[in-house]
Amino acid sequence: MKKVGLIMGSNSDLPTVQKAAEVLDSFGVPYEMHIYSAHRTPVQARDFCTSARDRGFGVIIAAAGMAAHLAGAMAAGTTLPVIGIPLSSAHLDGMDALLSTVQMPSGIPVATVAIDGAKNAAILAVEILALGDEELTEKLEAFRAKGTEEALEKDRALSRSYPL
Ligand code: RP5
Repeated sequence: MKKVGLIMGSNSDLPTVQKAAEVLDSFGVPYEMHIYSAHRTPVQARDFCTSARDRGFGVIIAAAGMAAHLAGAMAAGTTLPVIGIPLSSAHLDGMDALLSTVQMPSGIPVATVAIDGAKNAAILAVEILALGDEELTEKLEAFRAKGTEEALEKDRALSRSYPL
């Protein structure tokens, strides 16, 4: 199976990015995690994305806060799909990262999830890898069915608390 590259701009991003790792673990999808920054370690970030396809990666997830150019910088160096997670920080509530991640120039897309949307980023990465993997598709369908059942159980619990 192809790997996911799970890249974050700083170790301070780990508590949020960890949630994406947990989702990938639950699907048995292999990944490599790294701290590379578009601004602090641009050479290493560039080396990672330009070699990713040859190194067996199928998708890159890039998470960063503030002037978050990491996902865009990754997308510039590969034709693999890149998913961006804009991260919230002390100022501007993550709007800075959201706009820097989502507003890519035409021709270099970044599939941007919600601010701090690490879980959805990982699910989207699994969906991309599942395009060529029947077993992974079945796991996704089971995951979705479980989510539906959990939501329905909440409705049943609500009805028990507020009977008609
Ligand atoms: C971004 O700057 C990182 O992705 C992080 O979200 C933010 C702050 O980094 P630290 O100062 O905590 O290392 O590049």
